[in-house]
Amino acid sequence: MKSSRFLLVGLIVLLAMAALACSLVGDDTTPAVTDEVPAVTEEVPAVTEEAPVVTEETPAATEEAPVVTEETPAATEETSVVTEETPAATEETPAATTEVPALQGQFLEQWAVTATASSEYGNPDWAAIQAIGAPNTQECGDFVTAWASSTSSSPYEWLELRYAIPVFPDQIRIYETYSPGSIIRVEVITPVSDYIAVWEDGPRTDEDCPHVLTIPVEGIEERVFGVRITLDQSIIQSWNEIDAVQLVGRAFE
Ligand SMILES: [Ca+2]
Repeated sequence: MKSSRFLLVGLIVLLAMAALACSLVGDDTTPAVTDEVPAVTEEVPAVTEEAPVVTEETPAATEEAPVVTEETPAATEETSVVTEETPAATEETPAATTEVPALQGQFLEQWAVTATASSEYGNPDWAAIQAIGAPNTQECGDFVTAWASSTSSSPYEWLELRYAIPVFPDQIRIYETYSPGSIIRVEVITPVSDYIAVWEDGPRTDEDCPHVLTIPVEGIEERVFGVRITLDQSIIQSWNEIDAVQLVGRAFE
């Protein structure tokens, strides 16, 4: 009986110790959970620290804005450059204005812009249009770059030329490049189609080739815009080919 009481006390003691042990374990577990909560709490401040980083970027964007502002003045400087060019164009205008009065009394040397003839040996070769523009027949000879009549011995042929600017005529220069000497008459043509003879002669058999027949013109008191050349090829019996015809004169009195 005494031993069973002893056993009972021992059992109680063991239970007490077990309860105490359980109490201790429970105490240890609770703080452990408490430790984890602060860990989460520490992470929150970490997020809070990131927020200021975003705030710092905002000022960075603000710093870029002034850069754009600096470019705007740069564009303004370019506008000034354009403004400087405008006076330069203004300086050119007076220069063109001074050229117009300079033409007064000045001789214009014009090449024909159109041409027709009594006949043509071919077209476009040897056609009347071969007398348009500046000379392009390099030497004496029967070349396609000069006008030639259809036959070589006709007593009557003519070549007419027109010019861009009517002038008071001063000189006519006829570039003959094959069998020169058959030109017997030269006339100037007014805008109302009056033909005024400025030179006449008989066929000349002793002309050099090539030859520039230079005819001075005097006493024409009105502007002319055309030249007519008449030929008699019956004496020389060959094509008097004409490469180009120049009209020299003044556009103003
Ligand atoms: Ca020609």
